[in-house]
Amino acid sequence: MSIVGDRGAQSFNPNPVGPGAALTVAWQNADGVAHRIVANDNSFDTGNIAANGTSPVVTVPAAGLNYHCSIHPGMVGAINGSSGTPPPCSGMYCAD
Ligand SMILES: [Cu+2]
Repeated sequence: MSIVGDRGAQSFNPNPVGPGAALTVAWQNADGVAHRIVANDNSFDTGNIAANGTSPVVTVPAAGLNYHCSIHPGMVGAINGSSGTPPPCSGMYCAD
């Protein structure tokens, strides 16, 4: 999946993904600043993804999950039809 910027749920493309089977996913950072993708249930943490970098591959269960950027909590996404509450937004990007 691509990271396209600090634009809430529009930060990620495609978003949402699924529903479907279990997936392996990596994020390619097409933005100019670092991002760090963390599952809302903390089942994975990609570590910082530098500008133009690619995350490690993570496995997403068929039941799905939600995720966010731990650097910019307003950046939220969903995979495989999971529903849930994103973490509260804090920091300079919340107005986006
Ligand atoms: Cu970010």
